Amino acid sequence: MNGRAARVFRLTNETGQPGITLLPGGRFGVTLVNHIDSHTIIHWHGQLPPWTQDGFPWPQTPPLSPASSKTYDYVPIPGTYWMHSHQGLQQQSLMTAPLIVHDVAELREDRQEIILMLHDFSFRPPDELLAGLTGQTPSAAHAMAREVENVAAPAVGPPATAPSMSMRGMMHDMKGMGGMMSGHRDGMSSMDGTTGMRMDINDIAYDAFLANDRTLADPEVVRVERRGRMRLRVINGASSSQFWIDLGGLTGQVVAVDGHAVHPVTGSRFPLAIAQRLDILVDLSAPGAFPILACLEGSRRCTGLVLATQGARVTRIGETGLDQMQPLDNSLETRLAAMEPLRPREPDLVHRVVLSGGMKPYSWSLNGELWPRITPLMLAKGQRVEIELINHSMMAHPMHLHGHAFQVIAVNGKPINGAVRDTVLVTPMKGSVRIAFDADNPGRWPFHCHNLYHMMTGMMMECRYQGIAIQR
Ligand SMILES: [Cu+2]
Repeated sequence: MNGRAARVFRLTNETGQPGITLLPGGRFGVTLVNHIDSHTIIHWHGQLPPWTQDGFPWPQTPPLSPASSKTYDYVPIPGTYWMHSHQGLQQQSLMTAPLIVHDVAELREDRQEIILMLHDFSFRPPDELLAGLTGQTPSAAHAMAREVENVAAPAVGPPATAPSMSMRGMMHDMKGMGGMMSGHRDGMSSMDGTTGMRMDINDIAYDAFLANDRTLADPEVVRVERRGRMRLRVINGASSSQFWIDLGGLTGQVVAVDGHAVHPVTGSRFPLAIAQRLDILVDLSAPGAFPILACLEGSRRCTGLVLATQGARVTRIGETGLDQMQPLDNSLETRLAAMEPLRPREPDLVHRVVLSGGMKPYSWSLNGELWPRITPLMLAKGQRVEIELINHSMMAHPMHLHGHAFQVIAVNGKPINGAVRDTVLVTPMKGSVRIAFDADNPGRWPFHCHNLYHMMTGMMMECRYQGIAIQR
């Protein structure tokens, strides 16, 4: 990494390439083999398998021990997806990869496919990064992170007194509940352009930001045709960083978000929250070299790759851009409209979830509760479910629901017939988002903030179907 050795994980297929690409009509028939020296489990982010194949630990899909394997077999949905470890802090060590499922129409459009996978990177071990936020020792942070996803939520509601004090529980009780106000340790704060209020972003000071595992000091140069037609599949696989995708002098059309088609939105700069994906169509009209950048919100730091036609001169691009990027917002979200929206229907059930927490103590909650001591959101098969997410904290949270694609039906109180997707950003200081989905995939599904360090310190709950057996 920029001339210095680093030890990271990889998720590769049988040919040694990162991730998986499936052809139209194929099944997701995959054997996951664990070649590392600790437990792991991989989540097929955004896919809709039966819950026992989701790749979230708990007792039902236990992590794989070293040298063991597990076979998966389900019908995949087409689009730009990704996979990542759902075990401890392995995601921060790049245990992530693209998961691309082609469909017939896409292949027929005959476009060059270019994957741009983003990461944040630190030479410090992830345990140390978490410890830096929580004030624990790295070994205590490691123990906490290892435990988090392997503990199921209680059978019914949270107990009046905690049955066993977890590391996090003790820390939290000692320091008291975090309010809306927050201090700063590693992070930065920024002024929100529209409200002029201070907000928190970028909890961790990273050493580098990666595009397909490289920095702008030595970026990937993708050879393209003079009149090339491309589909960029941009995946934000970062653990704790959000980006503006900047096409520079090019104009593109967003045609899918989180794998699901939307009516095209034209532009040259688009926000991409943690875990989200963008499919962007780009057509070249002249030869040349065209940087495609991902610039960290609230900063000048960028990563990216370069599209270059034959013979084009590729000049060095600095890792620090000229413009300070705004914090991410929902300006794109409110312009999106699903190609295949939900059928209009009154909800059978409306849940309300309040997002809160702060930097001091470093702890993030949903409805005032910390995973795993949470009250599940109950639902029943066949219901139309709506969830109203309201953010009382000073930081934005990319919320991800497992096992379902939901439609965004309101942003900050304004109804929209928005995108169908699996991860949505809830902006800080009373920002709100309303989502709707049909309860058609019975199970016990995690619903969490996809900022790894927020999830690790409590920001996770469960959507639980009635009648699902509680296994221990
Ligand atoms: Cu969060």
